[in-house]
Amino acid sequence: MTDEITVIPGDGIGQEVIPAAVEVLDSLEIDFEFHEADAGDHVEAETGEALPEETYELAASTDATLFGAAGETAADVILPLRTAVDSFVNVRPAKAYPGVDALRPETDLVFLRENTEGVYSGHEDRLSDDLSTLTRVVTSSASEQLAEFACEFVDEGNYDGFHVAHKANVMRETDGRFRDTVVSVADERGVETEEVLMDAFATHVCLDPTQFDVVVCPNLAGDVLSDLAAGLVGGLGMLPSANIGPDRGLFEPVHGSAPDIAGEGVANPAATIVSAAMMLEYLGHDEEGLRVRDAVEGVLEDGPRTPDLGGDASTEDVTNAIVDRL
Ligand code: GGG
Repeated sequence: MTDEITVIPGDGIGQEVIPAAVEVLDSLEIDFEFHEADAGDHVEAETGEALPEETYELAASTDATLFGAAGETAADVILPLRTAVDSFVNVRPAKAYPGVDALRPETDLVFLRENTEGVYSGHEDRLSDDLSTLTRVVTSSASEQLAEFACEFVDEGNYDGFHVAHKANVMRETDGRFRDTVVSVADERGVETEEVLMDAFATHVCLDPTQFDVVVCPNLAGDVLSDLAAGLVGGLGMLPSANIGPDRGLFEPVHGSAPDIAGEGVANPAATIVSAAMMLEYLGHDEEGLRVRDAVEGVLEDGPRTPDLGGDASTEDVTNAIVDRL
């Protein structure tokens, strides 16, 4: 059966790392039909609209979407794309690979980030010259859906349980609801949980990341804490992600458009190529997903490496080396 994939490079280095991932996918003997689509700052500049309707419709109807990055239009692109695939969780592994000069080489953890609400709900207003407000939305239903996913995730991955990161001692109604709901679902399912205040987590994960395996977080906390963990494993070029919905998924590197290096051909494609491996596994191509992961791991260990990892190789050099190993 053909897998229908929407491909959206987006802005900045998205234009470099997405073609790299497509080259890797093309080298596998899988029947993909790629649908190229556009979104981002450059599309808004040309058309006045960052996310064209046809791009949204493709993401909402194909089996999976591979997305690069959005710059200033992130809120108009990434959030609707996550809605298009009805994604309730963003899976963000942070793992230090052998050979990569990581601050904490022992890091190997996965964030399960709530993906629909919190401060990302879009209820933001400028009420006067002096005052802006934001309404933070937390529902039991979204927290339950995330917790159900987390329970299955730890069962399938043979983890002992998961941490719940929150700030319920201050945001009693919102994070309190999030914490209580997630813990209660896990209790019913017989899955162990341990609570951690999100600010304390930021310190603990730097001091000893081995304390954590699976960390369930509210939306913004998941975004910030996973970027922090990227700093422990070699930088933002190392973190892949999978936005999972009931019927389809959106796969994107955690990093953004990186305008400082865009166009130079030196962006690290590892995060995007591992996101593509997560997509392969989501689509049931487990063996090919593992092959891609192994090839990335081998190249990270032996080189060539892009400048963010201390090397002088180009995106193309790294991509070719990964394809050669497949
Ligand atoms: N690769 C996706 C991207 O452009 N990330 C930058 C960003 O602003 N992300 C916000 C988010 O993940 O919520």
